[in-house]
This record gives sequence, C-alpha cells and structure tokens, in this order.
Amino acid sequence: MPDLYPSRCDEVPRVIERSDPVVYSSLTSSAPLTAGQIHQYSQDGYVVLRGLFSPSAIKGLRAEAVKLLDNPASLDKETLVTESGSGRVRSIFMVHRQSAAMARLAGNEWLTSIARFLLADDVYVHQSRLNYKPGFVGKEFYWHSDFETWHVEDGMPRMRALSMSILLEPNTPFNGPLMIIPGSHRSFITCVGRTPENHYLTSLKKQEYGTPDQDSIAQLAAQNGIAALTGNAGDVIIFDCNAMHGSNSNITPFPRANAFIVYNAISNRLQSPFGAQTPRPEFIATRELVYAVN
Ligand code: 6CS
Ligand code: FE
Repeated sequence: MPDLYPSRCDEVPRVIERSDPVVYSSLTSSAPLTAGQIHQYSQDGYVVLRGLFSPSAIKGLRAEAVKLLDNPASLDKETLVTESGSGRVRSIFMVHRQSAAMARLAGNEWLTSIARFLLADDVYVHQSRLNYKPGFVGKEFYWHSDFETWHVEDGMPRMRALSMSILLEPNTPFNGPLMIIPGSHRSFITCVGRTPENHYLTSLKKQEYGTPDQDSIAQLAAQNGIAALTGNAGDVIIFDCNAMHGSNSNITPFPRANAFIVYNAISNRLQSPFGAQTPRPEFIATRELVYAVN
C-alpha cells in the first residue's frame, strides 16, 4: 500500500495536503449532529457538545476514575503511565477493557452514532484512556497530530478516525485545557527523526519524536490562531485525528480529568506500521481485538 502520509523519514519537514475527507457522510435529517456542528467539525477539525452527560452520569464516571486510580493493583501494570518527575499517574490506557463503566461509556449510543456518522462506517475503539492532570503537578502534552503517531507507529492507513474527550472535571483556561489549531487537520506536517525502538515507553510521558518543528507550528498558528477548548464536566470534545493539538501543564489546585475514546473506521484497521519496526502493544493501539461498538 503506498504511503500517502510519510513521516519521520526526511531531514526536513514538509506539508502534505490531506487527501481524505473530514466528514465522510452527507448531511441527512437523521444526522446525530446539527448542520452547524457538522460545519464546525469540518472547518475547524473539532466541535464541543455541551452538557451531553448529566451531572449524575459524570459523578459516576468520576467516581470510577478515582476508583481505578486508587486501585492500581487491579489494573494491567503496563497500562499505567506515570509522570517522570512526581510519579503520579498521568494516564491509564485501555480503560474500556478494565472497567465495566468505561466499557459502557465507549459503547454509549450517542457517542458511537456520532462517530459512525462522521466516519460513515462501523467503528471500533482504537484506543481508550483516562487522562489525569492533577493539580499543581500535572504536566503538559506537547503539540502533535495523533494521526502522525498512529500512522507511523501503529499502521493506521488513512485519516478516518476521531477522538472524543469526555470532560470529567471543568477544563478552565487555567488548568491545562486542550488547545487546538483550527483548520490544522487539513494539512499533514511531516516530522523529522527516526522512531526509536520501544518509543512508547517514553513518548506517553513526554513525546519527542513525532512532534512537529517549531516553524510549522508557528505558521499554522499564525494562519489560524489557537483555540482553548474549555468546558464543564459533561461536555464532550470531538476532534479529528489529524488536528494539531496539545495542552499546558496544570499549576492550579484544580485537577483536569478527561476520559478519552478514539474511534476508528472498521475499514481503516491497522496494518504494519508505516515508520517503525515493531507495532506498539495492543493496550495502546487495538490490532487483534477489533470489534464494532454498537
Ligand atoms: O501516542 C498516542 O497514541 C497518544 N499520545 C498522545 C500524546 N496523544 C494521542 C494518543 O492518545
Ligand atoms: Fe493527542
């Protein structure tokens, strides 16, 4: 299969025009999003759905997130990613296979029908995780396109996947909310540097390969600005797999906790990685246990 989006193979970065659709379905009266929401997702690469989950549903999910955090022994050890300085838990991966509540969230009818609509295919969970960004010590996520990593390291062929971030705590301007460059999903910025063996052991704490150069980020941001996607617990941020995004550290006392579900189109299942020797393990990138949700 020809590589439409080669990355980490040249000495200098390049911009490759996206050759895949963003919204795969056409607008119908039964669409699970409004025309305005679909337009924003298509133009900006993200949309925020306000109050999708009720306060009581969020209370339950937050309690589950705390329970998982407090019972690390109940979890597959390698799914726990800790901060390099504080040792605090940064992420728990594959939560939809370690918690019934998270499995229900990943299979939620609202979320999956939106994913199926935007991708115009059956979908499965490519990756799930809880991101904890604790008060005072929560660290940043540097700028990146998820698709760049999923393509190079996991073998995701095309841009036909999306992420949903379910806000479990308020994401304010101060506690390190998701930042996205609107419109950046239309350009693929190639990255420089080869992928080291077992890159995931360090990249999930602090990513250093598969991060774009500063000039490319500066150019994208000069053209389109930067949006901070703040919101309340219960809001859901949906963003395209190639949207350029990152987040700052959290020096406030207020934690930022989000559940993250990545849906990929069944037709876009993983192949061999496009730029790494060994595929990353199943807990980061579903390869074997693919089953459609809803
Ligand atoms: O490497 C990954 O797959 C994950 N890392 C980041 C920083 N974002 C996307 C994805 O969950
Ligand atoms: Fe990301």
